[in-house]
Amino acid sequence: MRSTASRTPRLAAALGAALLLAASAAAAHDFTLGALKLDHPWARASAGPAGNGAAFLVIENSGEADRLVATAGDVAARVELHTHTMAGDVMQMRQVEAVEIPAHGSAALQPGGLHIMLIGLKQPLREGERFPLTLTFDKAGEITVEFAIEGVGSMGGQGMGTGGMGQGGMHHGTMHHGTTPPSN
Ligand SMILES: [Cu+2]
Repeated sequence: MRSTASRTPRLAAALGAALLLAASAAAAHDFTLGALKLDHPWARASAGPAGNGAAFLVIENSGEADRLVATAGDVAARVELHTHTMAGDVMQMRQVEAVEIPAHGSAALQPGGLHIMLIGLKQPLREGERFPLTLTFDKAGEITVEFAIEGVGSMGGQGMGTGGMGQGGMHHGTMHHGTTPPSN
């Protein structure tokens, strides 16, 4: 107890740093369940009113093979495991029973592939907020993790699509809408 006085400022500084880290937001967060590491669970913000949404994460497995068999949460009327498949030229989504997580491997739920489908969101997903989903694995059991809501165009904060190009990159102003002469 004798060094309390000298410790307090350092503790405060450490807390401040921790808060800053937490505030830098989309920064990766992860959860551990047995041999599984659930890396950076996230979802895209809703572009408009609540409708459907999709949630993503990467599951790394340092043990024997496992399967993600169920997802649940209050955020939407239904929470399903989906994948994208090509039917001819058309990309379609369909429900899958489980996501296989190979032994000493990983499974990625990411835009364009496997995802957790949020059907009938109770309210729009807002960037910067979080919501919980419960994931159930065959062997590792069940865990509830927080999904971070990122920008509408985000690819998951792992390098792509998170730079400064989002808003300013389109230059709509240079398209001169309405100046094309009628062709007839
Ligand atoms: Cu889907």
